[in-house]
Amino acid sequence: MDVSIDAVDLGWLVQVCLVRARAKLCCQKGRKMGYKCFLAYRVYETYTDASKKCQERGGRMAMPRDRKEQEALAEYVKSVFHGNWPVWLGINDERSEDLYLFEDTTRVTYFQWRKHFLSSQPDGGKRENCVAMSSDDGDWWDTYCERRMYYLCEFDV
Ligand SMILES: [Ca+2]
Repeated sequence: MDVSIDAVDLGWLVQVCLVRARAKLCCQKGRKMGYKCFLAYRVYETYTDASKKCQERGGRMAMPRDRKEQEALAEYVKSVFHGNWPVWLGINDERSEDLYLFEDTTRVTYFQWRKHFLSSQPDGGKRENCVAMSSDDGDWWDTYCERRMYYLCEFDV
């Protein structure tokens, strides 16, 4: 490819790579974990819009399914967003309070809620149904879905 990687949209590049089966190139900017590539977007979106953007790029919102994926994602997010920023994950309990589902409607079984004597998450009840990762420590917070923040997509590689 003649185009510089920095100059093209990474989501699009991932799709091109899928066709070409060049998985290594596909995740050059993101973080490869098994067969998925996590990619952070430094644009503020609501949960719903972030979900749409990920799908438009041929992926989905990030779904850390176990401790290994959570740790890889947390480390990546920390390296991308310096300081303490909330970043959307593809997890919500909109359908049924306290029943957390990924974007593909499978149940979340590994959780990384922030547990601290000052603020123990989740604490928003029915007002806060979407889940964000904190960029400094990778902990999860429930928050209201209309909030606009950075977000994470994942792509199959
Ligand atoms: Ca809730």
